[in-house]
Amino acid sequence: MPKNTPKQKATIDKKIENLAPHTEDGTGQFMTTDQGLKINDDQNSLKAGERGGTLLEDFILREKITHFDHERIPERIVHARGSAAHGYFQVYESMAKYTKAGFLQDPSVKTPVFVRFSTVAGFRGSGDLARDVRGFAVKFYTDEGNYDLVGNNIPVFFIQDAIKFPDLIHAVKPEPHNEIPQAASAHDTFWDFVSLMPESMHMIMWAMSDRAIPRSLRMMEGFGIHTFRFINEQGKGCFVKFHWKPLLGVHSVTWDEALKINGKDPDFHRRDLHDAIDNGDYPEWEMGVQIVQEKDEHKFAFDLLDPTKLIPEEEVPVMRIGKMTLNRNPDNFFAETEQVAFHPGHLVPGIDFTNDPLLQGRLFSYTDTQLSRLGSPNFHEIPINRSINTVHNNQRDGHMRQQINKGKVAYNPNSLGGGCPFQAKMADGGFTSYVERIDAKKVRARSKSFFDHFSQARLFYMSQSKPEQNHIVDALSFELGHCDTEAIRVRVVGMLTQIDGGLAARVADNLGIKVPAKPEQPMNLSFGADAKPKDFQPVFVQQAVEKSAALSMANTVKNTIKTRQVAILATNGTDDSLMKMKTALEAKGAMVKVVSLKLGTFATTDNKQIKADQAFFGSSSVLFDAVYVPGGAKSIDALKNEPNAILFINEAYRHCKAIAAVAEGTDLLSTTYAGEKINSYQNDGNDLATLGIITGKSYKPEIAAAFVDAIAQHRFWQREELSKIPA
Ligand code: HDE
Repeated sequence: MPKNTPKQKATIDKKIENLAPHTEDGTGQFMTTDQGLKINDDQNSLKAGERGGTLLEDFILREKITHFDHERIPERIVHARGSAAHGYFQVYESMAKYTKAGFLQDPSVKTPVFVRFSTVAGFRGSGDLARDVRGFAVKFYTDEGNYDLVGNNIPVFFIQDAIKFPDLIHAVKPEPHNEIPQAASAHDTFWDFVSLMPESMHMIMWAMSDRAIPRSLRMMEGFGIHTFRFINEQGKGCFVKFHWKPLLGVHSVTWDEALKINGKDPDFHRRDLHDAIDNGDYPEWEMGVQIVQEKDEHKFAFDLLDPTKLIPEEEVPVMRIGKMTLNRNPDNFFAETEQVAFHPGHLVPGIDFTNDPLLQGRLFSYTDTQLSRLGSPNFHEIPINRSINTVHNNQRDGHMRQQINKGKVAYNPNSLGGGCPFQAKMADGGFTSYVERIDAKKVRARSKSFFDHFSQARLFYMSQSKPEQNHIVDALSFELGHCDTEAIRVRVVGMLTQIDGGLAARVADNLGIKVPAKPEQPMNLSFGADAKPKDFQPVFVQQAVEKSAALSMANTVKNTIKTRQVAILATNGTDDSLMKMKTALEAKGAMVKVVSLKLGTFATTDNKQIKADQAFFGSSSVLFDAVYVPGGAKSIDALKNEPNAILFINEAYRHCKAIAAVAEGTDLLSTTYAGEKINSYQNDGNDLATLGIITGKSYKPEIAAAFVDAIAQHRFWQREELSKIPA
């Protein structure tokens, strides 16, 4: 890590210092009760005789059991499953032109952050690879108080108005009569709701895309979704959309892989984040902003307040303004990751809301939910939630209050306390809400500027590469195939016709149904009882661009193999290319693991002892990004007799991963389904490297270089088109 200047160090240490008094370490200490009494016997309860009944007076037993009985708190109603890390954010240059937010002024200041990633629908113990939106919540501990940017990895949302959120979540959560399915949207109630809510279609395209099955939490984008405001020192406001761009690029796994990973390692994402930080491979994201001047508010083909719309980067480029680095794992999952409380209403001067009706509802929900989840209005005193700026106000008491407020004054105005604590002038950093003219009738209504539900869904679909489009078809077919009610499938396909006829036809074909001639009427059921359905029909507005390169993962960064997991398959009698390839890959930052028939060590042909990191019985190719098979006749003969080694290669092939083999290693490939395909391509005169297959008669540095290039490509989707293999 680059050395910190004293100023940088001082800022970044503030949260660590702030947490320090609340941490505990039992190393070298006596065990005590919660009252600090040293415990002499933690193995036996107090009894009337060795074989007698346990005595009620055993306060040590009672304290221990009582605490245990109350260990669980309610999990989050959404985003229950999460993983988090500490780090810091640093702006590249002052953003004073747009905002007075203190943490966006000085490039030498490192602002501490705590970031929690999550899935939305599953329970706290659900698998990491659910097809789902990922939460991306960042708490900035700024000198002006906590600022929370509570976003997702998808830049739009399912619904336009907060009042629909409980319906959306009730629809996607396990069905109430039998609590099935866990962490999955592939069921009737979700698609029933979606089929009646055309506004969800843009988000559905994203949620059915590979974005919903990320390779790693470190390899996904983040978005603030809503349009927010920046306000500068002069009081001038502008609109802003927030982005997080991962420096490792945006990458996903395949659906078949996701299903298998959930069984092989349900903690796959959590482990990946934890291990990367532990190894010093700190995940990094650049913060991006799209700025829109107030005068341009109405120049777009959509309403900036509509959270089902994004601003194409071609229309308003993303300015990269700073970098976030995650460099420390939490010490305690419950105390930090579970108890952290985010809220989009945690603001600092220089940033404010807009009237986005989804955002407005969120501003109520987050504090409300913390009251029942964390149990008291004092949740801000939990160490992970504490501001590094000191807190002074007249709020008092409540369950578990920790602050000891001095004096007899707890009101304002007061004279007895000298008027303290004072209100802060703007010049002293006092927060003021952005002054916005509102001259309106009180109505329960939806703006007509929100009625275009399909144009951006189409923009997203059209911007996808062919393999990405295929994956959307497959995802929709899988999901709708899990719905029991045919009418729901038909209605969703009707919606798809509004996005793209080809998409609708392919899904309909998979489902064995006809594309409905006309979408079922009415298209939109989300209007009040006295409204006229015809007044709520979706409209189509021509978007400024037909395609947007930024929306396709095909255009992401593919220039590094840092932290990619590579398996080397070998056992006794493997050749010396094992170590050569391992060294070459590790030099480029890959994480290499030797997978063998059993654990323990084995010898290479040049008599080196190699330790197996994993054995086939506890490993799987879905946990890796690439696979290498060194030569050595004895090793290859043994691997040929191990069905799991064959499966390993077939799966890596099917999941479009880079595969390399040299010398006898290529014979092992030949005995797989993958090998048959590989041989026939080669016989047809194709360059195998274009398919991510690197082979050679013997190991050479060029083979390693070609393998590195292939791993950096992440996936070779053209294999899906060329041939399918069972695996
Ligand atoms: Fe949330 N959301 N949300 N949400 N949300 C919660 O707050 C809610 C929405 C998001 O890691 C809850 O502390 C409403 C959009 C994240 O702790 C709850 C609406 C976006 C997290 C809540 C939305 C999000 C939450 C549950 C519609 C992306 C996890 C536990 C009006 C911009 C934060 C909690 C963490 C969590 C309400 C929609 C992101 C119930 C009412 C849009 C990342 O308060």
